[in-house]
Amino acid sequence: MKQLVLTLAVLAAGSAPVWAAEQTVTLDIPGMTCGVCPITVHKALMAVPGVKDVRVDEAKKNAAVTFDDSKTSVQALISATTDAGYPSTVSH
Ligand SMILES: [Cu+2]
Repeated sequence: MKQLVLTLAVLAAGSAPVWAAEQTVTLDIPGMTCGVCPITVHKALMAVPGVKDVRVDEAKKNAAVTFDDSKTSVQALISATTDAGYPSTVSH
């Protein structure tokens, strides 16, 4: 196990600049209709491993999520809000 961890660490160090990066995605969350919703959404997103920062904009009904793309994905973030009762889509 230790050997595997070391091997992975070496691999990660070698290719980190290519694929392990902090990303920010904005998710449209039309289901946020009152002041409590952003709190629920914020909590759900912050609970996803790899998420560094969440900024929910209640007026625009979206959330800007900063995450480590080697630990989580946009799809996982969408699942997290959906599981909390707020289906979301990537904002364009
Ligand atoms: Cu609400």
